[in-house]
Amino acid sequence: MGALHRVVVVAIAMLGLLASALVISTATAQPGPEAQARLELYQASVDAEQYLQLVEGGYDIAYVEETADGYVVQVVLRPNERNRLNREGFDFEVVRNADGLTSQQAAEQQKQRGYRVWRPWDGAAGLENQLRAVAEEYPGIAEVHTLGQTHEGRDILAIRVTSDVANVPQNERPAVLYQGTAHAREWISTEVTRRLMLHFLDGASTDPAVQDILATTELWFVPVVNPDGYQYTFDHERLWRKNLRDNDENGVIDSNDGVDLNRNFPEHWNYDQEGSSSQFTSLTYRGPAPMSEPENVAEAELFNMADFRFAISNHSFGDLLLYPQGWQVQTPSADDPIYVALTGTDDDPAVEGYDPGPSADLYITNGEFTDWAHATQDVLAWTPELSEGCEGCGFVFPDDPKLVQEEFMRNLPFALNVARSAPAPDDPVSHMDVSAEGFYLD
Ligand code: 0X9
Ligand code: ZN
Repeated sequence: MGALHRVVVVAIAMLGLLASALVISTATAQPGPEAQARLELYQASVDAEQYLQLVEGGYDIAYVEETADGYVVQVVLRPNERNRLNREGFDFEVVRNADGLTSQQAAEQQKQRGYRVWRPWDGAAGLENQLRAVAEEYPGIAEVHTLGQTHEGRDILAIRVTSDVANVPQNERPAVLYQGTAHAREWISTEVTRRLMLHFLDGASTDPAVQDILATTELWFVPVVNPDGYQYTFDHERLWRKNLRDNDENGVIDSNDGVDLNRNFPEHWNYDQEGSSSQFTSLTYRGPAPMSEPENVAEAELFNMADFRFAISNHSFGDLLLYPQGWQVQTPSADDPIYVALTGTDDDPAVEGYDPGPSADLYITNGEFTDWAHATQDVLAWTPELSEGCEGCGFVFPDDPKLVQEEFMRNLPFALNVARSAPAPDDPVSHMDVSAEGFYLD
């Protein structure tokens, strides 16, 4: 995490000098015809000043890594944005996988071949129907709840899993939330969440470790927080990130539209321009008001329905295991000992191969889910940034059952530790050798 941390420190140091000029130069972009063109994942080597320009400009930074002479960043852009940035001195090139395919090309190839793993939300074989079927397939341990409706009228579904579910009142047992696809294009996050749910449902009749958890603890799964955006990635734009709010109210969804749900929570919402934007076209647009989005209202409803102790909000990509706080660097919390015990350290991370640490060390955001859960709901929360599945694949994780299962299995021990820790969060259970003792702040 050290490298990522330094990126932010340098960026902050330059903030005072550069902020006003950069806001003016980046916040006035208007969408032309080209802005309707497809999003694509681009990569550039940048210096600290350029990095701050991207952060302050509300750009959708997917990945950042320190190098000997600056930083390598991967950013999702429309072609006109890429051209403009390159005219301003950047050197953005499209990211290609080992077969030489861009994200759009790899996505199209998956689609043409017929999906093996991925399923849209809508349709007879879609995820909505799959989730609704769970209560019938696993009577006694699973219930389906509708948390609310999206802008396009889709139901936002949550599955409650615990033993003797019908007879245990909500809010009685300690609870853990697992969710995916707040960002529409992060399909692997839905699949990892869904497979975890099936691990518990199938294991309830065979696996003593699962039985122990379900006897005392309630697990909630929201595999698709953003069903409108998710469906849109199947039908129109594979790299769509936001929900489908019609920002300009013209009756058409285009590059002017959508709110980044992970910038819309009432926790440091609109605190500054770093990592979130007030521009409709920005992929990190925070929305017209905190909690303006039905998907986030649904989340708040859910937090009233259960006694959550922990929440895991799966995202992709980056092989990171992030925990609050994300709105400002170097902001320790009294819960850091629990976070460290469950997240692990650089040498011994809770998810093999992942880089653990406070989320602001990646980049600063505001109005973000885990900060909100922690600060306002007293729920400790993580953002796993799952793998891209193959180098240069970005958000287009391979449609490969074996790789998807491996990614799920890699995250399973951490997910189980969190579930096992819910009854006594101050005394976390972990497969790692990191204790919560001795870390407490003054
Ligand atoms: O930017 C986000 O919302 C998350 N990354 S993603 O690439 N999936 O969009 C990271 C949120 C973690 N919080 C902070 N970095 N502050
Ligand atoms: Zn995300």
